[in-house]
Order: sequence, then structure tokens, then C-alpha cells
Amino acid sequence: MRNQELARLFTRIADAFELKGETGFRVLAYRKAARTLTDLGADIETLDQEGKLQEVPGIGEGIAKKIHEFLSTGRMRKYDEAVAGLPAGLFEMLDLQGVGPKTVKQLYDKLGVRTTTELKQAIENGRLAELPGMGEKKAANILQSIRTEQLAGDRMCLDEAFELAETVTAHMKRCAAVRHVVYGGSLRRGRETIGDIDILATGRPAARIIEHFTRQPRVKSIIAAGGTKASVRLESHGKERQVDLRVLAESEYGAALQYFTGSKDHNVALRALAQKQGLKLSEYGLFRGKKRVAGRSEQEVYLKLGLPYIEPELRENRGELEAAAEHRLPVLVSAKNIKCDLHVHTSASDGAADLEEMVEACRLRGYTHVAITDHSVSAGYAGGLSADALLRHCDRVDDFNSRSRDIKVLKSSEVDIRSNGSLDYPDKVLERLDLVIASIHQGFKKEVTKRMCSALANPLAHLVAHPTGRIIGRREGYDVDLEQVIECAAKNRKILEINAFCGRLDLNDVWARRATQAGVRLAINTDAHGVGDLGWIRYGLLVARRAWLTKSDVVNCLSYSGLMKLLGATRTGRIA
Ligand code: DGT
Ligand code: CA
Ligand code: CA
Ligand code: ZN
Repeated sequence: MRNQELARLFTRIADAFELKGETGFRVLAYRKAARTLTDLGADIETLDQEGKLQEVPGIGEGIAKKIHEFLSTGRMRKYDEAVAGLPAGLFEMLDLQGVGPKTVKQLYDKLGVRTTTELKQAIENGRLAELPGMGEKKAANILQSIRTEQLAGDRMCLDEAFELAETVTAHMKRCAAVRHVVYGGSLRRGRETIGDIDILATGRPAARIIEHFTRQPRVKSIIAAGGTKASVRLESHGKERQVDLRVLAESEYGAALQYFTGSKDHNVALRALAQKQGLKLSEYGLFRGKKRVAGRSEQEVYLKLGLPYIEPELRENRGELEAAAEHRLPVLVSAKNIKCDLHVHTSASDGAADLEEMVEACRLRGYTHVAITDHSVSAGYAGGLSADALLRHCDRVDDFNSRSRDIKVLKSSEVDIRSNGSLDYPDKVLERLDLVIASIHQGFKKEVTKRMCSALANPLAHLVAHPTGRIIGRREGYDVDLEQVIECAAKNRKILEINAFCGRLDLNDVWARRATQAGVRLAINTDAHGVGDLGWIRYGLLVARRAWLTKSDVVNCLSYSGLMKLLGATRTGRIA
């Protein structure tokens, strides 16, 4: 889906207007369009093809035209116009936490700061703090944000990487010379961040395929283009990203896919295994002497090495080859096993859609139940519900359930863990809920482990959400001892979350695996704040699969009654 890419363009147009000093309804209209696209569940390209763009609330005639222009030509003139004359570094600065268009405009106008590097210098020599409305504290926060941005290096998050890979594969499929096209590399393995995209194609003539690849709409520069391989830099989310292409013969397709999926460590170990059997493995195939014994499919390559197929997410040389040899690879949890999302916000707190809309979107995904988990009292910044409002919400859910046949709603809340470790509603209110999620949103440095453990020991709580609080590339997360948190969760039979938002993805693969090994059940939740976000489950599933999880490790795979039984048992201490 290209929804996010378009959302980004509209945000950039609005930013550009503000950087040029314009405010008012035009800016708001572009921001609104961006927000609409971000939250939209449906595929914008399909809507465009069906001529239904303007049926989407928030998309008027002007915006619809621009969307259509971009989808059909790869360009949007309004965007080009808007950003013309503005240094690219200004937009880079906008990606920093706590830096908006007004700040950037001020920096540019008053201090002549045009890049993140210049901004860093301005902070370090104290010039920034002298700007009106700035001050030491804000300057220090910006500096921290520059540091974490640099820490992340130049890797993509999964949403961007999938969008880029899917745009490229869709483009390649439109070439008549292409037979198969897939992506490999770290994206196929589902790593949490992605360096570059690796595309593999079969077909002929190879030269036509290479040419089709280098002539994509978003190509900024061609790094290399030879007879069977090419590398380009493509425009993506305001940056340039590398995409590599290999063109292959059908007879070597499987071996090449295996090789270019990696990981390098898995490949090295696999090649050693081949050598022990008197075979030679390369990107061209598996050979005995000069004879190719396998290469068409990955299955064939693994089979000829005496192994069952190994899922890409497991290929990190973390014991998968040994497990494969002993036929004890896990049957990994997959999308078809997921029956519910257990962390979903609505417009009652800081979500974009109301209860009915969110539940309907879940029903359309094939879920049989969903937990609506708006924020609690202390989360004032996120429109947290008062105890009374939450109780009214519970009445509404009971009423909804009495009318609903296909999908049930769990009465729930994402309850803040207060600084003393207590939960943010009285017990009487919590007792009314089917599922109590406990999370830390404030006081990241204050005794986080202790607070999380007291939440896990609270009989009324079921689950701790995003247990590390990190935001990939932006924030390191709480100072938390996960070893201890996992031990507390195991002791109290509580659930830990894999938060599926591509910027969080915590617990990560390593810790999620550790948690299941300690006997802790996990939930994979999107933390959706709009219907479009429900699709993030895909990213959470990748983490779960990289953690070797099966459907019995994941509570989202339980039926409604199975889950309700588990949640009830957690509270009474009668453990299922
Ligand atoms: P990335 O792009 O940094 O997120 O990570 P990958 O895993 O996609 O790495 P990349 O793009 O450098 O290479 C793609 C795959 O090609 C990699 O996963 C394994 C394979 N590969 C690359 N270089 C080597 C190598 O020197 N030896 C072996 N055995 N495989 C390699
Ligand atoms: Ca790669
Ligand atoms: Ca690569
Ligand atoms: Zn949440």
C-alpha cells in the first residue's frame, strides 16, 4: 500500500508552507489529508482505480486529484513546487523529536541553521537557547534527539521497507520480460530495521529487466547497472534508499534466494555443513563436483543437505540448523492463527476512530474478538478516561456484545502504572474489566523494574504492554531489568506484550524467546490508534516468528472463550 508514502508527501507540503511562513486553512487541509491517509484501512491505489477517492471523508476534489496524479505519474507537482527553494536539511530537522516547522523556521530565519549538523553546533555553542521560547531544557532535549537519530544510523523501519519493496516488486511485475520477482535480505527475515532492499528476478532478456529496474519513477541515482545485477538509490520518505537487483536463471533461483535472504551467519554455517557432506553451496546452486544437485527452489537446497525447509525468520544461526537436523523446528505462529487484537485505542481517548469503527475493522480482518484499551486517568496527555467514563464504556460494551454475533469486545483499559507501582484505577473499577493492561508512560527513569513487577504481582492486572518503552532510532527505553520482569511474569502467570508498532517492536525477538523459554505467554498487539494501524500485526508477527514462537505461546491465538477462561483464572489464582 502506498498510503503512508502519500501521507508523507502531504505532511511535507504542509511543513513547506509553514516553513515559508504560511498558516491557515491550506496547511490544515494538507495535514488533515495526511492524517486521513495514515488512518485509512483501505488501499489508496484500489480506491483511486475505482474512482472512489472522494468518497473517503477528509479527501476532497483537490487532494483526490493530487493523489491520482502521484499514483499515475510518480510525481506530484504541488509537492515539487512547495519544497522548491527550501534546503533539504530543513526537512531532515523536522524528523527530530520535539522539532516542528515553527522551530525550524526560526532556526533558519534567525540563526541561518540549515542542517542537523549546524543545529547541533548551535546547541553546543549556546546560540539556540537564546532564541525566544527556546531555553536550556528544550535545547537539551533536541540535542538528545539528534544523538538518538545518529545512533539509529541509516536503517529503515519495517513500514518503510515493506512499502519500498512492494512498490519495486509491483513495478518489476509490469515488465513483460520478468517471470518471478521477490525480495530477500533482512526484510524477508523480518529484522526490526532494514539496511537495503534485495530484489531477485528471473526472466529474459536480462538487459530488459535491468533497464526496467533502473527506470523506475523514484530513482535518484544509479549506483551500478551490469548484465545481471544493478543497484539504485530510490527516493523514500524524503531520504534515498538503496535497492539491489539480481537477475537469475530459473535453475539457480532457489539457491540465489537462499543466499540473498541470508543471514550471512546462517549461510556460513550452511556452507560448512555442505562441505562436510562433500558438497559445495553457492548463490548458483548446490554442487557435487561440477554437477548441480539442487538450485531451483530453497526447499530443494535444504532437502539435498538433509534438512527440512527453514523459515526465513529463523535464519540467524541461533540454533536453527541443529534444530532442523533433529527435526525439532517449531511450527511458527502465522497470520491465520491470530483471532484478536488486545491493545486498541478509540476516540474515547487518543484514537482516531470510535468503538464501532474499530470493532468493525477487526471483524473485517476475520477476528472473533478484540479488546478496546483506552488510556487511564493519569494519562491526561492522551485523553485518559475517568473511572466514571470507563464504567460507562463498559456498559456500552455489554450492550454492543448483546447485539453482536460475529465479534465480541473485551472490556479493557491500558492502565498507567503509577510512580509507586499501583494501578491508575480503584480495584472496584478494575474488577469490572475482562482484561487489564498495565503500562508505563511516565517516569521512565523511576524504579521501572520495581513498578513493573508490582503491576505483575497485582492480581487484577493481566498484561504488561511495551515492556521496554524504546522507540527505534528515537528513544532508548526505560532503564529496566527484563530478566527480572520475565521472572515476575512467569511467577504470576502474566502476559507480556510484543508491541507490533514498527517503531516499538518490544519485546524484541531475543527477549520474546527468552520469555517463552521461561514459560511466559506473549500477546502480539498493534496498539492501534486508527483502523489503518491494525495492519501492523504483520510486524509483530515477524518478531514473534523470529522468537521461535508457536501458536500456543501467543494468547491472540486463543478462542474468545479460551482467552476469557485464561484471564479469569489469572485473577482467581486458579491457573489454567
Ligand atoms: P541489511 O541490508 O543490512 O538489513 O542486511 P541483509 O541481511 O539484507 O544484508 P545485505 O543486503 O548486505 O546482503 C543480503 C544477503 O546476501 C545477506 O543476508 C546474506 C548474503 N550475503 C551478503 N554478503 C555475504 C557474504 O559475504 N557471505 C555470505 N555467505 N552471504 C552474504
Ligand atoms: Ca539488505
Ligand atoms: Ca543488499
Ligand atoms: Zn496503547
